[in-house]
Amino acid sequence: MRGAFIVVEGLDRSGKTTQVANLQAKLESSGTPVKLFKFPDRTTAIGQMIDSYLRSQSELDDQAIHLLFSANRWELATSIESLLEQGTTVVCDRYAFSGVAFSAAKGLPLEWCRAPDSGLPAPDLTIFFDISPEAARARGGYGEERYEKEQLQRRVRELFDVLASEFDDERWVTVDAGRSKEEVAGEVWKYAAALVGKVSPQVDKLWVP
Ligand code: FDM
Repeated sequence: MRGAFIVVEGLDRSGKTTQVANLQAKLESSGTPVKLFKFPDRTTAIGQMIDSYLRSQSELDDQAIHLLFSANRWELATSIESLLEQGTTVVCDRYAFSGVAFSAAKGLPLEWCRAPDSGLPAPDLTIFFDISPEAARARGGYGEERYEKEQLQRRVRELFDVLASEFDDERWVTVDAGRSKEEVAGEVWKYAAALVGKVSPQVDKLWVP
């Protein structure tokens, strides 16, 4: 049986990274082999260019940075697919949905943004961590990086809604991340446990008609 491919998406300050680590630990202790990915993966050569851009240490055209984010996924796509085929569950902190939502929020056309990610391994399930800009602010607000601004995050949230509307309830679930860590973890685990061991043999391709 192949591994499940679970993507966790969400806005900044939604607690995504904590919950991903928690999910990994729970899967491991239930005996499911699991590997965590995080995009952008800042450790590769492409990832270092992205990191420098996000920390405003370099400037790039919106189109150029968009394509680097996509290339950063493509450079790991084969590893993700092989792990899934070997039976390892892959949990991914952000994926192509962040890619499209953030670049389209800056004003690039949505379909242009989607094209370079078309054909990547498709997640079996995307768990979207939703948090209102007000609740994010109450958690200490956004940090220093380029996209951590309230108005942009509002637009990103709207664009995630557009992307979500193309998936059925089996493939995309929204979790109210404004609740306690324990409540959110419980709901995430419910979705993950229902999926692992029940995925179809074939890994689908994202955004391929
Ligand atoms: N981001 C992330 C993008 O703009 N495009 C992408 O393809 C991805 C994966 O990078 F603001 C944005 C989202 C976020 C920033 O993400 C860095 P982390 O999760 O804070 O490292």
